[in-house]
Amino acid sequence: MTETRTTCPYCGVGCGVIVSRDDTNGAVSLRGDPEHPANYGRLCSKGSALAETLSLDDRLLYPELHGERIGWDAALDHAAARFTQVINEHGPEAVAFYVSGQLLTEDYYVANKLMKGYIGSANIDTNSRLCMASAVVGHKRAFGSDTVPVNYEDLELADLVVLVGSNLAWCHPVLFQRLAAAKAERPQLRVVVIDPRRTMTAQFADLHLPLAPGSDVALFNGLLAYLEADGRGDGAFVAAHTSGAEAALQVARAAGIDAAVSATGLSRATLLDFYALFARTEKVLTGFSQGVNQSCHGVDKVNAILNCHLYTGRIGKPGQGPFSITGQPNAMGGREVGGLANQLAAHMDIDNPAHRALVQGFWQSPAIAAKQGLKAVDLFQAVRDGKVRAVWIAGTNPVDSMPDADAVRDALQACDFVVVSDVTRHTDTAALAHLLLPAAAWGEKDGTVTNSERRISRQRGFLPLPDEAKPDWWIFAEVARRMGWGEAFAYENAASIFAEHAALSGHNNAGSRDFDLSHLSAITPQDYDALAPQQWGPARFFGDGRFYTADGRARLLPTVYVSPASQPDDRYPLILNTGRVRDQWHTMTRTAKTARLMSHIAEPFVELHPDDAAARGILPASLVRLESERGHVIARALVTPEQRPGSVFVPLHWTDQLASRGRVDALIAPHRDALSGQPELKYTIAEAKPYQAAWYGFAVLAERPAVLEAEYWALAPAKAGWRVELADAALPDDWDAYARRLFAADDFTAGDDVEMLAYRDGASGRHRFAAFQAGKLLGALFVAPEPVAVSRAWAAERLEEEAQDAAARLRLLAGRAGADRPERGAIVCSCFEIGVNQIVAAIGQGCGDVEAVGAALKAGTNCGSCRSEIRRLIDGTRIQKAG
Ligand SMILES: Nc1nc2c(c(=O)[nH]1)N[C@H]1C(S)=C(S)[C@@H](COP(=O)(O)OP(=O)(O)OC[C@H]3O[C@@H](n4cnc5c(=O)[nH]c(N)nc54)[C@H](O)[C@@H]3O)O[C@H]1N2
Ligand SMILES: Nc1nc2c(c(=O)[nH]1)N[C@H]1C(S)=C(S)[C@@H](COP(=O)(O)OP(=O)(O)OC[C@H]3O[C@@H](n4cnc5c(=O)[nH]c(N)nc54)[C@H](O)[C@@H]3O)O[C@H]1N2
Ligand code: SF4
Ligand SMILES: [Mo]
Repeated sequence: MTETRTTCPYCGVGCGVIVSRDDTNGAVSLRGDPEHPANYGRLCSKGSALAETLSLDDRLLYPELHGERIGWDAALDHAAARFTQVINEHGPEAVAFYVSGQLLTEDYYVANKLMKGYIGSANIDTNSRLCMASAVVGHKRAFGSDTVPVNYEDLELADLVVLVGSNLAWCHPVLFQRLAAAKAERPQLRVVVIDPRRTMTAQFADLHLPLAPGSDVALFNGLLAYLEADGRGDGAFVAAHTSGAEAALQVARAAGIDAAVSATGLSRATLLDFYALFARTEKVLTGFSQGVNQSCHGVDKVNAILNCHLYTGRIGKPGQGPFSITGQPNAMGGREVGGLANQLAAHMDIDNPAHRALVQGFWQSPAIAAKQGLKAVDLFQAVRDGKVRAVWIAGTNPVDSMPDADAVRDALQACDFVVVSDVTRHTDTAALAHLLLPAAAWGEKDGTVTNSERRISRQRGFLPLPDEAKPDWWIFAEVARRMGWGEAFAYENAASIFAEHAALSGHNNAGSRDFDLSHLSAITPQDYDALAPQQWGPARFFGDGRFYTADGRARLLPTVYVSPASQPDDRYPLILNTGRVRDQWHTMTRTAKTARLMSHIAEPFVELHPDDAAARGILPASLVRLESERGHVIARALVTPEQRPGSVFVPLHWTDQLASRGRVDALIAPHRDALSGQPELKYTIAEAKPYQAAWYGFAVLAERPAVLEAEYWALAPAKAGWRVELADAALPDDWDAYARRLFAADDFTAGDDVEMLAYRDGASGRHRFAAFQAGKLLGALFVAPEPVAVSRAWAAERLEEEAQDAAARLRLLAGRAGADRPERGAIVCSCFEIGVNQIVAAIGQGCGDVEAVGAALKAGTNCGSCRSEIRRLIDGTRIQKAG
């Protein structure tokens, strides 16, 4: 057994992981690192399932040019030659990089150095534009620097935790667990959630404010006005350490609580409850995430929050402060190396000539970008307009994750030269690459990431590089070398890049910039290998009242509430909100590799309020066609009162790889915040209609089907094959032939011992088909005129069985579990694969709390991510009993 300490590659919590690898058979298992200060041993469902995502299935393993395998030398020469040619003919602004908050700091540093210091353009932007850009600008406006002042402990030390536009329970589950544990220990810790949806996080809160989408500025202006009226300002702090308070207060006062009531749609009493709680609690921590950042007014939302903390002096002290909760594992590292088109390395400003000279002097580079580059949305528009002629995309999947996603697809289709570095062979973006470069994946590469609390942790490789995969920094450096800049990119390893990055951060710094790692600039490869997780900067910033603005004072900003860019109308009366689900990561290239994580939610869905569903004749579990002026998706209706009337929610995760029409970003207009360039991903006007299905189908298949003949399909891996949901507006000519094609039954010959069973009911439109080879299930298809009611988990498990006897084969056709095999129902606990039926049964047998359910079934006892869902089932049962 070899043990390696590393860091989870998913969310910004940055949990420490200990990986054990069996030296004899290579088997990998992992657990949370009990000593890592982010998680102290905890992991969530995604982190616990990491070992199941390591297979080389669908990995990109060698370079490809126009779909043909080529060697690394040829690939790198080609990339360098094409970029050089475009630069020579059209200038440095005609090329661009689009990179990712999932790259390691060292990868990111090299890409940014190449573009800004050598190519001499700032056309490098990152998916952090879609994620953290508004927080960056908000911080810089208020603090003069992009500084997150707090740390995770402050969540536990606070007496009031306000979560704004954050679904912490699903998106930062280990932070949520820390918060839940602190609240269990100290019930006086109050939690308020501000989110239009009643999320799992909201259900945990003491107070949920389901505000109208986009109305946060009005809500926080109301709070600021209340704080002033209530005499809660910290006069001494405001006078000594801030400026702009009067202007901010004037705007807040003028709008007042009335404006907050009308904009948020919340009752005055509810708002006053929150305001009073905030006013009288000294130790307030306000966490915010994409419900704040991903907005046309994201920066003002951030500053409206910061205003309230600055006005009350609640910053830089234990349990107090604003907390921008970062999404990606290295969102912070990307900001530290200056990966955005409007930044320079080491928290320096591209618009500051002294900073430009400093960075260029340090690099001794031939050039330095003289002005800001193109931000993500503009960048792809420039690609579409032919102004950018060569683009290199690394570690992100913009054909699915950018707003106006079909336009991004068109842009790449029209582009002269598209390079994609990825770990996955088949993605919607990789499909459009001329040159594909195989990157090393988590577990294979070395470097550092910085989490939400500014803590730098090592990712350490524990697997050999498979086939020809290479670390991202190496790929960028090799192309730089071939463009003529060998000396500046002659890195031997990640350690030498990190040392240079650390040295730059300290270069002529002397306390003038928050980010300073100069103590690590002489780090040896040995020390780098051993680097323990460490926070940069003090545990808390700004406790001394000193900020990084020219006069050292923080700024309060007048934030005027402006309603969102578009308003619902007769054609598009609904507001489309988008975001995440518990067990999937973004475009699913890694999390969908594990059947366990797919068992929680296996299909794209549209969550809508019962009133909105009823008004449109949309039945639970039927299919919805959701349209905006840009396009449509087809997804399962999830009818729930937890959705705000007039709003619908669709996850961002589904792509063309796993569903016929699940790319929700194709519906989203590229509206963006004027200051940050961050797109409004949470507010699109839309309309939902029932999808007029002539039939619905559900199938389980031993092999991934080559073609799916249905307007709606969604694929999910099962343990021993695939699950498929199907529907279409027209009936096929011949169901038997349809089933044979789906099962690829005609690929077999007479000697293969293939048996087809069929049950047809022409009158009711209910049909069942199953194919077996030598008694083992090849596939089963269930068809009905309404959503198919067969248990998915049960049917998928039949694929795991060896030969089935005749009775079992017939039972399968009947679609019913035998008495010996109770149906588990939809999976709630993905760690132990415990379904809703089992949990409800346990509750019925007297398990009255989450602990008791855990003791009976183990559900919720590993990662704990499903504990809130279990609690909801218990509460639901109680209400039923009472009623
Ligand atoms: N399971 C999982 N976890 C993840 C990720 C993942 O893909 N899957 N991705 C990671 C990344 S990169 C990120 S950025 C984070 C994102 O983490 P979060 O920001 O917590 O997650 P989201 O689901 O994008 O959106 C948060 C909430 O904002 C709400 N919201 C929408 N409009 C408004 C509004 O106008 N005002 C307010 N106050 N709220 C609003 C939504 O209803 C939603 O519940 O998650 C990280 N963690
Ligand atoms: N509608 C809507 N859209 C959104 C959002 C939303 O809330 N709503 N959220 C936005 C946000 S906050 C974010 S962060 C983005 C995320 O969106 P993306 O960044 O596009 O999503 P990922 O699926 O994380 O893409 C990462 C890609 O990198 C690959 N990869 C993994 N590891 C490596 C590696 O080590 N090297 C390289 N080169 N490649 C690797 C993966 O296979 C995958 O293709 O989505 C944004 N889009
Ligand atoms: S909370 Fe989960 S996804 Fe985030 S770092 Fe920790 S284990 Fe990974
Ligand atoms: Mo993100």
